[in-house]
Amino acid sequence: MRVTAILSAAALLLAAVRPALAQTADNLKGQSLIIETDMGNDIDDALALALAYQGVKDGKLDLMMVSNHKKSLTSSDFIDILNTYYGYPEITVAKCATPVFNGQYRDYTAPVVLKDDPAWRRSGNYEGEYPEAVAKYRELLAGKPDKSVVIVSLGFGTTLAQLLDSQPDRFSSYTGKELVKKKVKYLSIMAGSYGPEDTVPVNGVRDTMFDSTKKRAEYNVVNDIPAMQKVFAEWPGEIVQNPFELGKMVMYPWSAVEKQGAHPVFDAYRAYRKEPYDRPSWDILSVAYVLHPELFNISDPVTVTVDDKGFNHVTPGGNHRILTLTREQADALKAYEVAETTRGPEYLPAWEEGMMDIHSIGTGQGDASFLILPDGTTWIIDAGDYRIKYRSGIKNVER
Ligand SMILES: [Ca+2]
Repeated sequence: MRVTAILSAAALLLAAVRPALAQTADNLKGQSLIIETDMGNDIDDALALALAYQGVKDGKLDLMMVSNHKKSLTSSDFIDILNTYYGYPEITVAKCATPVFNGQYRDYTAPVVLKDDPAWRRSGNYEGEYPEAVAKYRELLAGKPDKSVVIVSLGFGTTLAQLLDSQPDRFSSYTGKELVKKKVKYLSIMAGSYGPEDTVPVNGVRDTMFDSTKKRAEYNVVNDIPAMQKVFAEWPGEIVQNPFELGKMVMYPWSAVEKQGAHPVFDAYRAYRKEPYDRPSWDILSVAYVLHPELFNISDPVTVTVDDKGFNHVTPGGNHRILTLTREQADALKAYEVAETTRGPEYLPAWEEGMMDIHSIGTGQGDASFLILPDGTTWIIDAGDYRIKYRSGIKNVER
């Protein structure tokens, strides 16, 4: 490497600047999206976010907020780390005022957050305090055009029920229901379960829905039954329901995880359960539907209700639709999920004469810069102390 500290201002001014890889104009941001999650209870929430970030990268999604109702010391920090890791530290992280605790499984967010990997940074936007979710929903929805926002629900109904009950505030003169009716395009929700006794019409044909032997009171419903009852009974717009049985048809494979190196999503996967294991892609499918609705079958309009024990019931006609899958569609979705969630970073094209590259390098303590000037001169600035006792410095830069 040829290193020089001599740089003329003219060389900088004459240097051609490369176009940015990411599209930034508002009209190229894609579908406005808010994700509601119980991050930390099951690993599919993390994979669902991994899929959503690829949608953001492709300009298909504008992920405005991830709202978290998991009661955990680390799950909101984990979301903030993921936003930052994927290059979107500006995505809002909000927290439910009454988060719900469920300790059934290991909270995989803790080992990732506590690992304190210098490459897995926080955004720095929150001093341990995240904004309250309902107020943030109201603020963000109020600022958007009518019928423009899709909400994806990957957990319990807790926050969304509070949003429906919310009253006019400084952000909007509408009640929560009025605001949702005006601003939200539809709710894509992972919740509920159906058995062989349930049928729904698809294209006017009465169709047995699922290859399922047992209808269950599904996890996202039973952890807050009154909230989910309210969401299905009072949501003033279309709901697209992705029931339990679909995720079981699309098993996210361990073979995709084991090839991955250090990565906050896949380290979380490895921390969640004893490897090797495949896991149903329940929550991933509700994000996949927003990006690629053509990969699913969807029922004719129905009405879904939730009883006091947490079981779903369905009657024809209404404002809800239920997703179904054939075996072939499930296999196609599995291939799609794996390809998207394991997509690597997109590298800059190789330097060419006349171009100037400016690379900012995270060293764990401050940033170093590496420049390739238009004439090929390379220059590294502020790379720290190379002595072994320091964590930062050349040793880390070369890693
Ligand atoms: Ca979830």
